[in-house]
Amino acid sequence: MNSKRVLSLSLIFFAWIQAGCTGGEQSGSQAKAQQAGNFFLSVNTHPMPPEVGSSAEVIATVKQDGQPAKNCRVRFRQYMPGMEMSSDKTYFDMVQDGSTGVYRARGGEFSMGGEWVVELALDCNGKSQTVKFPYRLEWPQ
Ligand SMILES: [Cu+2]
Repeated sequence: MNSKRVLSLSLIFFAWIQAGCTGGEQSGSQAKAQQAGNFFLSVNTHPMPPEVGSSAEVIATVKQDGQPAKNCRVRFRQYMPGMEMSSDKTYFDMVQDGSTGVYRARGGEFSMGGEWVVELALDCNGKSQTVKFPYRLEWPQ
């Protein structure tokens, strides 16, 4: 490949990353958002919605009193509310993108179709919240 082609490919890749991975309010109607106490959370997944048989990356934009919540421990777990599974209490620690209040981590496999909850646990400046985001996963055709 010549360098022009490499450059244009990397620009396309970068644009794709930008479009798909920013999470938060910018990513359109697919993000789910909730207020919890003085926190505001906007959550997206990759893929959106998650798919049966694979894991998903979860991206959370966290604000506290309207400001990006930079100094938080953010974790999530994923479980099916209708059934006990061995993975129910496995937490995934989310890593912040710089100091933006955007946190992300890849979770475990969504092993079945049906109702799932992605529950985020926030620990920010001495305040804690858990916030549940429901997802309905379709069995693959
Ligand atoms: Cu199940």
